[in-house]
Amino acid sequence: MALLIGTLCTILLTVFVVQIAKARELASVVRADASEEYEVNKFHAGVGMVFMVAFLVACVWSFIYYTPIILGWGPNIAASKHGVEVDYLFNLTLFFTGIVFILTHIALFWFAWKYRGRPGRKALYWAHNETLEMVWMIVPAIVMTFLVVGGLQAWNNIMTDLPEDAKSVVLPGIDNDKEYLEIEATGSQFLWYLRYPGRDGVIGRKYFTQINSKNPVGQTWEDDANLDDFMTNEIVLPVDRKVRVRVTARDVLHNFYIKDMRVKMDAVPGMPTYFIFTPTVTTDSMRRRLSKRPEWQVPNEDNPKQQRWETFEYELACAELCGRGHYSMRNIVKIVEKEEYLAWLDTKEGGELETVVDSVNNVTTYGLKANSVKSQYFETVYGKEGDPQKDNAKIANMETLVKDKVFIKKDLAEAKALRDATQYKSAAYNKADKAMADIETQLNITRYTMVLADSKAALANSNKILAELKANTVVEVVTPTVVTDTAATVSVTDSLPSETAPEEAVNN
Ligand SMILES: [Cu+2]
Repeated sequence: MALLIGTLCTILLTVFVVQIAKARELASVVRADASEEYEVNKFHAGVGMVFMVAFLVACVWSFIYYTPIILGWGPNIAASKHGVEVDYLFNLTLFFTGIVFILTHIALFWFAWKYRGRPGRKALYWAHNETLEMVWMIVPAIVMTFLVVGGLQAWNNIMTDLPEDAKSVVLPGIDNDKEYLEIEATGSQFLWYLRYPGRDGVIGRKYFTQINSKNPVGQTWEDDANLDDFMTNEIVLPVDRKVRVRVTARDVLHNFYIKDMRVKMDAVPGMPTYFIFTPTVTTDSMRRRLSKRPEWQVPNEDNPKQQRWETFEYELACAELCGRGHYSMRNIVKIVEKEEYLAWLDTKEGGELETVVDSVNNVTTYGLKANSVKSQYFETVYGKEGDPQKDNAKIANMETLVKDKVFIKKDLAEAKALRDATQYKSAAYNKADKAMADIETQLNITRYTMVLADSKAALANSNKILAELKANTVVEVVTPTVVTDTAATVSVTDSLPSETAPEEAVNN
């Protein structure tokens, strides 16, 4: 309401001033009085000067007011490696154009004031002035050269594709130019289809004729690389690892845009594009950074119990007006530590452990629950009519690989239980802690591998580490000083024997 009244008053005032000026002009013409015209000139030029001051003050004020949302300023520092370069270029451009903006506006109104029509002054006809022309061509040329060359260099740095021998893997090494994680984003009216390559690190082939309601991006199921690809609603990425996003579209132009990462690329139907970036700030770190800013220390609009900074998330948006539902093309992007990322991948791959108790022989065996392995293939095609992969040995392999991983996770849980039963930081505790770290190493091997032998070896190692730990723990119980380990000895006897037995014969 206040804004409306303010706008109306401004319009009325402008009309009022213009009408008075017109009336005075007409009066002076009627009276044929030149001095009246000079007075009008002076009034106009004066109003111009006042406007200039008010306008420039308003510009500076708005700049300060909007600092919290200007990219590259305040808390909005880039959260990716290349983003720093982009911010630098933006700020450099803003600096130079800012100077030119202020100087030209001062000159514009100042000249109107200084050279207004006055008695005895005649306009000077000035065809051209070489010095002046040289100055206003050479100075901008130099500045523009720096800006354009700097921009081109940054663009080339950012857009250089990965070397031919670089490989897409589940967890690329830090600062390793030969490894990256490739994911795929397919724009569609009005959502993003986000596809991960699964444990093989390779995104499977797709073809548009395969698209249907259960196969939204058209994966070709004959391609083995598609067996483990999965779709997700949120992008989860490990911090400090190189990511290549393959950007495509199914229908119209979209644009893959993650503001805080300074990532922006058109999604064009029929023409895959890409963007390579390395996130450098986890979601948690970003929240901590924002928590120091007053504008983020306010209750969240949707959930007033939480502060605004606590609910911050990076966001993938569509930055191309693609139709009516354009606004709904938003997905959360989570940047996490590698452990959290791997744990998230585990939940996406699925694989549930099943316990079978043979009460007659008093033996407990473990296996993988049927249909618990998840991926776009396993969830929509596997075992259905027309499954082109039904005779492919790799499917059984996939399930075994997942099973090995789940078994090692079980070992890890057992080692943890043993550790937690001991006194914190005691010798037994440290030993169990070390064993946990070793099992974790084996777990990571089975998380990435597609090679059955490697997976088997990792599982065997894990079993061995756990068995040794259990044996050692039993020894410690004998010594009278350690009282807390009695519980651990019990678990040794009931879970040791059958664990590796059931899956050995299946796929080797
Ligand atoms: Cu869109």
